[in-house]
Amino acid sequence: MAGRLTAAQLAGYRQDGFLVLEDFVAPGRCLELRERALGLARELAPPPERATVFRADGDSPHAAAEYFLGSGGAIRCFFEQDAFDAAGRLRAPAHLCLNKLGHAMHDLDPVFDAFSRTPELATVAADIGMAQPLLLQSMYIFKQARIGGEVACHTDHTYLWTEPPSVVGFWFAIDDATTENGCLWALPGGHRIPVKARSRLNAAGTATETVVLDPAPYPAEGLVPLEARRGTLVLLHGALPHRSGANASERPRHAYTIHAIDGRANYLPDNWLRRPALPLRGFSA
Ligand SMILES: O=C(O)CCC(=O)C(=O)O
Repeated sequence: MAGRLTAAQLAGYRQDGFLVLEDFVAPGRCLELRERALGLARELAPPPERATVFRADGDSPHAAAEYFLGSGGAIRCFFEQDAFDAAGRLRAPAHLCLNKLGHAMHDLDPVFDAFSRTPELATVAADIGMAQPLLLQSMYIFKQARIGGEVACHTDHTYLWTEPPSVVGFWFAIDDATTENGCLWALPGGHRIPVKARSRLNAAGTATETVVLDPAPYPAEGLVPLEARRGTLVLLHGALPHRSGANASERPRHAYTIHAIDGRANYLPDNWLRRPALPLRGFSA
């Protein structure tokens, strides 16, 4: 099998809840995805008066909107909060003001599909114990120069709940990510802390709500920066607390992330992300 993980890498993943795999993807393939993401952004970014802002700090005002709740089976554009001036005008062309694209590029766009489904990824998923990996959501995160916002500390299980827990993040550095331009930070071993919140649909299915399971915050100390060169894959256990900083630098920090679940686990029907018209597929082309 292509690119099996070593025993030391697997032990590191189990110990820390994350694993950094440098040079996993050739830089040229990252640049191809980058071009495609910018192309989709140019094509699909709505005008400012219809813009939906993404806020990664809990229940957000856009959560009620169909634009967000229907994005699990679509390719939609979410803007940075700081992309607008006081009069509500965009400070730059729309495609340079996006926070992210989400959440089904891996199924709806051929370039994203090919990037997301390779023998190497299938091997990694099998090695970490995913018997039936299913690619649930994809996000292309622009973390634009100067306006790229912080992503608050969270776990992915909070948002994509299966029983038993099974979600794993496959995060790719499309640009070099450093502490200056907003790299990931993660809490080593934090995946052993019971998950503190669940975000789910309300009873009417019109908005998300947060169920707090433990009000104590995650430790503020101890997170480590995961600086990553273009082409690096970072695996993130679903219960691992992680965040990313704001980007005040002049260099964008593009990243692509896939969240996969195990088909053996039960995906709860009140998760926000639903794809009634789009069957889930694994890492095989
Ligand atoms: O890339 C980022 O800034 C955050 C990504 C993240 O939190 C995730 O993929 O779960």
